[in-house]
Amino acid sequence: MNTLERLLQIKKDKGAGYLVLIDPDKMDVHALPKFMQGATEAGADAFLIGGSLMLTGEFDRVLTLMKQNTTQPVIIFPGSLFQISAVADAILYIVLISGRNPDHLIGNHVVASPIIKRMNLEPISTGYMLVEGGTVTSAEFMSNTKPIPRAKPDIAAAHAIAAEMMGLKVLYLEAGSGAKESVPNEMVGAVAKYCGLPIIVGGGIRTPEEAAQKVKAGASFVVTGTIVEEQGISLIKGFAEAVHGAARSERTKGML
Ligand code: 1GP
Repeated sequence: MNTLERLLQIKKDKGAGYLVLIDPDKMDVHALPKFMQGATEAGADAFLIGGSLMLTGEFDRVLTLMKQNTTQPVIIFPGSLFQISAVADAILYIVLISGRNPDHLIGNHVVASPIIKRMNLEPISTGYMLVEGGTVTSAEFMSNTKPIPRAKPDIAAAHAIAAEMMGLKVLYLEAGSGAKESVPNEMVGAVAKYCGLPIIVGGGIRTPEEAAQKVKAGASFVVTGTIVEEQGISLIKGFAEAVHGAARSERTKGML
C-alpha cells in the first residue's frame, strides 16, 4: 500500500484523520524521538514535515529521527525546493492553484520532478489553496500569491472543481501557519459539496473543537502545527479524539 492509499484507508476506517506538522526550524531535535513516540501513541494518523524557511533546522536529520520513531506515514510538506528527501514516505506534490505565480504552478515542478523520480519518492499531487487568514502569513509572503478572500466560498469551490478535473489527488485548504483565523467552515463545506477529492484543512486551528468543526464541514484531514509547538504534546490526544469523534458522529448522522 503506498502512502496515499494509507491516507485513504485512514479516511475510510476512521472517517477523518489528524495530521501533525513539524517545522524543522521550531523543533528541538533532542526532544523529537519522545515527541514522535508520544504523538503516535496519542493518535496522530500521520506526520508532515516542512516549513517556509530553514534558518536553523536540519531537514534530513529531523526527517530521519521522525521516521525512526513512528510507524505512521511521514510526508514532506515542502516549503521550498530544498525540502526533498528519499527518507520520507511521500511528498505533497503541491500545485498552488489559488495563486497565479507560474513558479508554483509549473516552474518548480519541472526542477523538482526528475529529482523526486530518481529518489523513487511517492508524489501526492495536491491542489493547494491559500485562504485569507486575517494576517499576512509566511506562505502568502514567500509564495508571492494572493489568498482567496474568506467571504468567497464560491471561488474556492471553483478552484477545487478545476483541481479535480486536472487530475490532482487531494486538496489542501490552507489559512497559513499561525493564521489568526482558520479556513471558514462555510468554505470547507462549499468545497466538499462541489468536489469529491479528500480535503486537508490547516492553518490557525487552535482547539480540538475547531478541528472537529472542520471535519463536520467536510474535511477529511485536519493539520495542526503551531499550537502543538507552543503548548506541547499533551494536546495531541484531544485533537485526535476530536477529529475521529466528529467523523464518527457525522457517519452516524448519515445512517439515520
Ligand atoms: C500550516 O496548515 C499548517 O501549513 C498548520 O498551521 O501552524 O497554524 O497549525 P498552524
